[in-house]
Amino acid sequence: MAHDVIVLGLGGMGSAAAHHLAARGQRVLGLEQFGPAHARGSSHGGSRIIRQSYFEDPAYVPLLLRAYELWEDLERTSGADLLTLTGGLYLGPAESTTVAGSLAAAREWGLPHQVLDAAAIRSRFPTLRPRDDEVGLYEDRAGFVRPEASVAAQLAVAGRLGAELHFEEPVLDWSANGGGVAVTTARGTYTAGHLVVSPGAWAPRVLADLGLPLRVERQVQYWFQPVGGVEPYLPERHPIYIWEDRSGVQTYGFPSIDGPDGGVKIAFFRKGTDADPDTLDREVHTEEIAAMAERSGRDLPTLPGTFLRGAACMYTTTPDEHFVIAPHPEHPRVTVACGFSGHGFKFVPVVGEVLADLAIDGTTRHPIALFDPARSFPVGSTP
Ligand code: PYC
Repeated sequence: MAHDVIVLGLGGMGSAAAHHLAARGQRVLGLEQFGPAHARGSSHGGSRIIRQSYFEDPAYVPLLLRAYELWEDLERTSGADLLTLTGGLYLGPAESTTVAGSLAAAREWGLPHQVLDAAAIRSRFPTLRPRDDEVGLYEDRAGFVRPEASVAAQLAVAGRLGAELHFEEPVLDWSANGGGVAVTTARGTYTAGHLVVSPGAWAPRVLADLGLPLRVERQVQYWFQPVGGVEPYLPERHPIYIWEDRSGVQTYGFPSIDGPDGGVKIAFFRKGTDADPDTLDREVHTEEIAAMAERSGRDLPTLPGTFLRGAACMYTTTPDEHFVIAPHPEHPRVTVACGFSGHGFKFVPVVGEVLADLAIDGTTRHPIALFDPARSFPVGSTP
């Protein structure tokens, strides 16, 4: 066999796997249906949040702490600017998942944080206007990572380490047996000792045999130019934020990172519509822009300002919004990674490390029990 491991899908997670496998001396073949660092899946739009006080579950924190180390390693190895710390604020009613969950994670792991009332938030961050009954948890070690640059950096480093990377080569089929794996594309059939499957929004098709209750969602990212310009939104003044309202709807936003006329990016978190990755509606519609404008105008005094542009992307969501990362239950020579549920990108390098562990050793020191595909999903979940 010419390769030790084939990686199917070279988006955020697959490019990280290719990098970590190649760094550990594996002969890697990476297969991607589109071009390098493309904008057709879930890893585009210029920025993704990175944070530590993790309201989704404190069990993510050790993985996050390792991810920060690996982001810094990747910046050093690739020479690319990938991670920017701006501070992060998680706002809402004190009892909301966003605030109470962040506080629980911060306390459990002893993460530095401050709880601020609405008046303190308004005075420290004049771009934000919480209501009197809203509070926020602030942490310094939050910010954003750059998804396209990160994927490009991982591919470049993997290539430098000897990985063979094929683009514009969709996979038609894969199979595994006790002796190895075979992957067929329009150009041929490749064999290897192990297969890592990281297909992003194509998981329901590529991993149909797992019968997972995955939902592919269309999500829109919006850029608005604030009234009076972006100066107050520069990264040293305006933190990344996630903001939950009384009805449980979350929005999130970033500092200005695209220059004086580039606006600021904001979005709804988990308010997507069902989508098929091959026919995703990439147009951003007037009523969607209006809904985002209305919500941002409530929360930020100089937004919505002027709408600049929008971009559709996809989440692949599990019913409990936890990832799926594990050896394939039927095929020990296959490792699967999917269902990142809209909050996976910050974990990219540590997921790469975990996937390399599983492919090479069959096990990992990292805590991934939460991501078991055989866990019981909430009642009513259907594939
Ligand atoms: O990945 O932390 C995240 C996130 C928050 C809102 C959207 N994505």
